[in-house]
Amino acid sequence: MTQATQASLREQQYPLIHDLANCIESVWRENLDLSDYQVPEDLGYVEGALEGERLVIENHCYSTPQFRKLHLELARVGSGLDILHCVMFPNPEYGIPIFGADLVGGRGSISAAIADLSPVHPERALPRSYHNALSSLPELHFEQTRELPQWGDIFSDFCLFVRPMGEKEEANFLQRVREYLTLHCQLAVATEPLTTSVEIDQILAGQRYYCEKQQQNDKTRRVLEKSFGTEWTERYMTTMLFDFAA
Ligand code: 18B
Repeated sequence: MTQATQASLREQQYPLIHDLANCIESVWRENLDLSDYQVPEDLGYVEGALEGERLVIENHCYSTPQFRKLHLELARVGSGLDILHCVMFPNPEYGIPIFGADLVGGRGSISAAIADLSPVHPERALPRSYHNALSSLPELHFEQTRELPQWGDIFSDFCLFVRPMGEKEEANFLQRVREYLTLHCQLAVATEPLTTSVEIDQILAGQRYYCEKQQQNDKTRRVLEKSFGTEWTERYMTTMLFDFAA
C-alpha cells in the first residue's frame, strides 16, 4: 500500500481521531528512541468485507528500549465509523503500566473515548511515581461519562471513559491524553529495568492478564468478525491487538 493511500485514511477520519493519531506519534517522537517494528507482512494494511461493510485497517508500529511494541491502529468501517486503537506494550523488564486508548465514532460525534495507564503489578497498583503525577493533574469534568464493561477491572482509577460532547470536551480529552502520554514516556525513560526473574515474571503475568481481558471485548470482536470472519479475528486479536509472551 502506498504512503499516499495510508495518509488519506487519516485525512478522512473524524477530526478528533485524526488529531489524536498525530498527537500520539508526535509525543512518541519527541520523547522516545523509536525503531522499526516488523508488522507481519499481511497485517500492515488490511481490507475486508465478508458479510458487511468494507473495513479498512492501517497499522503503525515501533519499538524502543522501554517498549517492545508501540501500536497505533486507524480503521474505518463503511463510510461512517472511524476507530483509533493504541496500546504501548512495555518490555517486561520495565515495571510500568500499559497505556491504552480507543476512540470510536463518526458522523458527527465520538461515542466512546477511552484512555488509561493500566497497572500490571500485583494488587494492580500503579507505581508511586505514576500515581503522584496523575493525581496532580487538574480535575476534568465531562458531561457524559460511560460505565466500564465487566472485563474492565484492568483499568486504573485514572481511566477516562467518556462520550465527549462538543468541541470543548473533545479538546479536553485530547489534551488529557497528551498529558498521560507525555508523563508516561518521561517516567518510562527514567525507570531502571528490573533485575530479578521473580519481579519480571510478575510483570509478565500482569501484562498477560491485561491482554486476556481486552480479548474479551465483544464489541471489537464483532466489528472485525463481520468483515474478516471468526478465525482471522481470533488471530488478529491475539497476535496483533493484544499479544503477550506465552
Ligand atoms: N470498541 N476497537 O480497537 N479497546 O482496543 N473499547 C468499542 O460506543 C474496536 C481497545 C474499549 O461498553 C466499541 O459502545 C475495533 C483498547 C472499551 O462493552 C467498538 C478495534 C481499549 C469499550 C469498538 C478497536 C479499549 C470499547 C463500542 C480494532 C482501552 C466499551 C463503541 C481496530 C484501553 C466496551 C461504543 C463496552 C468499545 C471497536 C477499550 C465498536 C474494531 C486499547 C472499554
